[in-house]
Amino acid sequence: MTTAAEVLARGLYDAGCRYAFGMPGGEVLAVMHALADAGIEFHLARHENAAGFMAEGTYHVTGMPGILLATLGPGVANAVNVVTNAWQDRVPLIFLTGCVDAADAAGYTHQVFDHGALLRSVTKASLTLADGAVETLVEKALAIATQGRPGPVHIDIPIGLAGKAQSKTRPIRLPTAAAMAPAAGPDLMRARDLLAGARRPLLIAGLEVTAQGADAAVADLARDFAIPVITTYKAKGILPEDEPLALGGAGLSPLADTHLLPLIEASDLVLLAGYDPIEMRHGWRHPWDPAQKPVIEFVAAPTTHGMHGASLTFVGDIGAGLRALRDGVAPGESWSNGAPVAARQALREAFAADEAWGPAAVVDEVRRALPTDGIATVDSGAHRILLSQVWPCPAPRTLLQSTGLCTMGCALPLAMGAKLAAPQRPVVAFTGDAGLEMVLGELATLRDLRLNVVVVVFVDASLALIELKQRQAGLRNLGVDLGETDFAAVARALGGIGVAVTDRAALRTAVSEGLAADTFTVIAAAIGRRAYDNRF
Ligand SMILES: Cc1ncc(C[n+]2csc(CCOP(=O)(O)OP(=O)(O)O)c2C)c(N)n1
Ligand SMILES: [Mg+2]
Repeated sequence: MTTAAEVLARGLYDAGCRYAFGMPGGEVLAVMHALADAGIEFHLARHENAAGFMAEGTYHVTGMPGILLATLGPGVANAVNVVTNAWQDRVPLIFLTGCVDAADAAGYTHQVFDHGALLRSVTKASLTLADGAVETLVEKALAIATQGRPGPVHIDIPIGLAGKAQSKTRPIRLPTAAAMAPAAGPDLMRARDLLAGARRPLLIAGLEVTAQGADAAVADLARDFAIPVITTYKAKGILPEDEPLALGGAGLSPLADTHLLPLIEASDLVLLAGYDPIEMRHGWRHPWDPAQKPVIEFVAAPTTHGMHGASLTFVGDIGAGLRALRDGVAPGESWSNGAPVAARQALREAFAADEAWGPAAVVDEVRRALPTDGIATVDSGAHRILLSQVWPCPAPRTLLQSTGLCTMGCALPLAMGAKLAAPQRPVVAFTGDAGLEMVLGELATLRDLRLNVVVVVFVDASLALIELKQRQAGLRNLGVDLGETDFAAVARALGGIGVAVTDRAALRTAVSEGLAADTFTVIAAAIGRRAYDNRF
C-alpha cells in the first residue's frame, strides 16, 4: 500500500528535493515520516520561520527547491514571514501544511482557519492535495515554484488523505518547459545595432541571472565588450568583484547611488540582465527615460512593477538572450573618458575598510579570513547596508540575504541551511544584535545539527538602522535601544563556543578558530552605539 503522503514525498524526492525543515504537529506526522523514508532529510528547527530560511539556504547551494513543513493553524501562521520572503525574494519554496478534512472543517473550529486565504497573496499558488491526483499536484507545485519568476507554492494536506492508500500511482513527470531564447526578428536586429553603436554601455544585473545560472553569459559579455557592471545585492559576484569592471552592489545605499546613478546618466546604452527592481529603494524608480536613452532588458518573466521602462524587452532565457544579442557584433570603444574606473575608485574610498576598529573593520577581518569558496549570510539592519558595500564577492551566491522583503532573523538560518547542503564550505553568518535575539533558539538547532557555522554579531545595543532614521527625522529616542546581552555566554550555554572581541587581532583569532572548530561559534563584536553615522 502506498499512501498519499508517500506518493507526495517520493515525487518531491524524484524531482531532486533533498531537504525539509520544520516543526511537526500531530497533523503532519505522516508527511514528515514519509519525507524521511523517501530520502529527504527532515530537520527540526525551533521556529517555522527559521525552518523556511534553512530550506532557502539549501536552495542557494543546490539549486533545488527546499521544503518547509508546518502543522495546521499556529504552524501556518508562524511561517507567514518566510513564505512572504520567498515570494519577494524569488525563492522556490515548497510549503507543506496539514489541514483538517473538509467534512470536519464544516463543524469544527479549534485551530482551523483558511490557510489558502491567508497565504494566497504571498504565494504563487496555494493548492490542496486531492485523492487520486497527488502526482499531478506535485508536478504542478514544482513547475509553478521554479518556472518564470521562482517563488513559494503551498500545499495543504488533509489529515485523512495523508495516510490514505492511493490505488494507482505513477512516476512524476519533471517540469520540461525550458525558458525561451529570443526569436530572431526586427527587435533582436535593433538590439544588436544598439550594442554595436554604443560607446558608453552599462550593464545592470539582478537576481534572475543567478536564479537561471546565467552568470557566465553576463561576465563574458562584460569582459569581451568592456562593459562596466552594476549588480543588485543578490547578484553580487556575478562578475567577481575584484575585476576592474565590477562596480559593486546597488540597492540600499544612497551614498553608493551618488556614484552609480551619474554613470547611468552618462551611459548611452543600458543593458538590464535579469534585473528585478524588487531589491531597490526609491532612488531607483525611473533612473532613465527610455524615450531618451536606449534600454534593452532581458528578464525571466513579463514585468508589471512600474519601477522603470525599457526600449526593448526580451522575456525568457537571459543567458541565451545575451548570447543572441552579441552574436555578430564586434566589440567597439567603451568609455574612453574612464568614468567607470573613476566611479569604482570613488566607491572604494567612500566605503574604505581600513579603520582600526568599527563595523567596517569587522567585515574586513572576516573577509580576509574566509576562503573564496566560503559563504556569508547577512541579516537586515545598518550592518547589512555597510557590509553589502564593503564585502567583495568572488563569485555569485556567496553572500545570502533578504533583499526583497529585507526581513530580520534570516541570516542565521540561511547559514545553517547552506552549511548543511555544503558541509565542506566555510560559512559565516553576520547579524545585528536585535536580529540574533529574534532567532536565538536556532543556536540550539545549530548545536543539534552539529554544524560549525561562525556567527558574527555586531553588538551595538541598538536597532541601529532605525535609531539612525529616528534621529535623522528629529524624533526623540524611543523604542530603539536594547539592553546588553552577553552573547558569548549565551552561545556557551547552548553548547557552542562564545567569544567577545573588541579589536581586530582578537577577531582574527576567533574567526580562524571558529572555522576550524567542531561546533558553532558566536563572536560578539562590540562596536558601540551610533557606529554607522555618515557611512552609507
Ligand atoms: C521582521 C522585521 N521587523 C522589523 C524590521 C525593521 N528593521 C529593519 S533594520 C532593524 C534594526 C535591526 O537591528 P539589529 O539587528 O540590531 O541591526 P543593526 O541595525 O543594529 O545593525 C529593524 C527593526 C525588519 N526589517 N524586519
Ligand atoms: Mg544592533
